[in-house]
Amino acid sequence: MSVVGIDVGFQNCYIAVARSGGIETIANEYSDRCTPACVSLASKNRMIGNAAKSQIITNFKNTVHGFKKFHGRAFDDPFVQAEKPKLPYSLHKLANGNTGIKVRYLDEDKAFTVEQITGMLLTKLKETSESALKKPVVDCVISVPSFFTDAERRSVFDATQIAGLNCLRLINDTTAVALAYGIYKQDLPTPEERPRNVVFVDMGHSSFQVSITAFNKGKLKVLATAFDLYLGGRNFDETLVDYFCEEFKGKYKLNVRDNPRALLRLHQECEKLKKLMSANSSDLPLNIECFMNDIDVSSRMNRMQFEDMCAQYLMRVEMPLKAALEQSKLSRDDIYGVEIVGGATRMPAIKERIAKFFGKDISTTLNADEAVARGCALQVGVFFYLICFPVYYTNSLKFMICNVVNVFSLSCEVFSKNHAAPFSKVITFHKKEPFDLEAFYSCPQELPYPDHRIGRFSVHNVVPQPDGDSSKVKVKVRVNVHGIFSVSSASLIEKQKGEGEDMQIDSEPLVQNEGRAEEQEGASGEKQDPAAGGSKPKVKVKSIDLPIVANNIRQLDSDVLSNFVEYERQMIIQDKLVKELNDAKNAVEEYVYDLRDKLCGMYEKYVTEEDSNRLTLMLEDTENWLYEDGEDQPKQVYEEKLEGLKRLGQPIQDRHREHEDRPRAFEELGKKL
Ligand code: ATP
Ligand code: K
Ligand code: MG
Repeated sequence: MSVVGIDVGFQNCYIAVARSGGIETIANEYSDRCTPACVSLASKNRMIGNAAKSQIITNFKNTVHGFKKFHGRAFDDPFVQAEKPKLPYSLHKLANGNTGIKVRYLDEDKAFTVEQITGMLLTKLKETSESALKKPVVDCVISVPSFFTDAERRSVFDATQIAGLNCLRLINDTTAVALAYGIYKQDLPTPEERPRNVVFVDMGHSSFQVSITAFNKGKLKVLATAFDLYLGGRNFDETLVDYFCEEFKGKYKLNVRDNPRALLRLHQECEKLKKLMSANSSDLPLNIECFMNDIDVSSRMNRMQFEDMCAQYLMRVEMPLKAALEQSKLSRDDIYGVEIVGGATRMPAIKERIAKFFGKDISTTLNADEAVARGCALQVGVFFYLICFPVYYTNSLKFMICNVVNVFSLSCEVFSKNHAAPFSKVITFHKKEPFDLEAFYSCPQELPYPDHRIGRFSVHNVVPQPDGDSSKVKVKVRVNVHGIFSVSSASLIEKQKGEGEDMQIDSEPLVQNEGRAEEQEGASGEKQDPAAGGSKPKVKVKSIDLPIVANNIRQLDSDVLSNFVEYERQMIIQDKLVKELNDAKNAVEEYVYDLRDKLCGMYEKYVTEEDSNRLTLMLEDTENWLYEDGEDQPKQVYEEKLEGLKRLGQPIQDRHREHEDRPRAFEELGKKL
């Protein structure tokens, strides 16, 4: 079974897979490697990706895009509240306080969770992978921004489950990019040499991420991660939109903001204009026909003017670069290269600022759009490569162990910033009764999130020692491969001193244990202190597993999740039925056009004029029927209609074929004779 790597972008998604020839990016049914992060709900079905993007204007209230940052966020979150008025679709406060997305689907009002919407998108990406690879796809590696918190990661993880995917790993965008870079570099320093320090800069549609990674052969260490959560390509689009809205107000007396369709069109045109300005510094036109109230609008813009307008955003480029450099404790001279990815780094003004800050030319070794997806595919592909290409890929084997990096440090320095994951730590407490642990991020000021709490974990069944003393409680905390935090186990260490009759109290057999208590996962057991024995009083240590109850974790309840899984399955079936119906209807239409063409062309000689006229009339009737009574019929009706037409068309086609085949048959016969 293949494992795919998926970059779920705010605007654009990419899929890559490790195959025998290397890493490949998968194209969708439009031969497009990019699938827009867009979902459109309609009265009979859903459209996802490219098909949904074409509905952005026509079905604006029910076409959802720009939802990635709603993961793990409450409806009252300041970010959600700030986005709300800008969205063409409605947001809704769900019963649990989370952000719901309100649309009309199957002629009913529905509030979907962001996990469901991302689940829909992932369903599409799964289907695209399956049709490209011609086999089922379940296992995947998915990228998330390095700054995604526990709640956001849990939410994305739930979305993968809704789509029926098995997410092997959530990996940070910046880690994926570093992998994509490192795997092909054959000239990395050996482990004994000084590492090669590379800066990776990714500016997408919604955010800006920077990381500094040290490479040696087969080893990768993330030295620093920094970001601007809210700086991305869309800020530049919005600047243009604001400008033209103002201009059209004066010039054409149009209130564009009152008209969602016009506003969305302006958005699309401004994004196109922005891209054109990246390649062209001259004056460029903006023309939109029938923009609003039947008015055509036009204007002009050039790169210099645009950059002036965007000064406030361009200014922000430097901050994360500086923060990353400081965090890495490197000087500019220690930097080997600066690699850029992400669509928005194509803007010359952004490139210039990055180059200027590091005093270096920037390199574009990586495919700016596909690097993240390719890195995701690599994360699982390394092992595969080792088998297929032992020589070429051996160097990169150790990339497997540098996984998720935690960009926020957890409280009491349990996990430091940029610590690789998975990682566990055991903390010892001395307690006489059950207690709660609160996990939170220790630097709230750098958190993308108003709430720095991760969750509360209650450790139950804690009792004092028989002599009334506090018990030693060992708690294991863990950040798993996805960068998700948990208190994975807790155990109470019961010390039993004594000799002679004391020993009798404990009649259970002693279990010799090689590991230390903190390394023992799951099972409870007894162990004997290795130092004990001989004539000294024996000290036995008994470790008792304690139940842990997690509270306030922002993740879907398991029964809610399974309902969503089931609902997604139903929607997939519904979409399939609608597709089959449409296919049946299209088949009738195609047959009508095809036969009509041929009747006055290649079939002309094989049909009497009378029959031809009758058939032509019938085809015309069918065509009219398709637009009237036949617009909305069950699949079977279209199938019967097609059969009826074929009954008349087939004999003509047969006569034609027979005639075509005859000379060939004679030829064959001639050869035999
Ligand atoms: P994010 O990483 O924030 O989740 P994403 O991965 O979907 O978003 P990308 O696909 O990397 O984002 O980049 C999309 C952005 O890049 C858009 O704002 C788009 O307009 C911009 N972009 C693409 N090409 C160009 C170009 N030639 N000039 C300027 N901007 C561009
Ligand atoms: K992307
Ligand atoms: Mg991206």
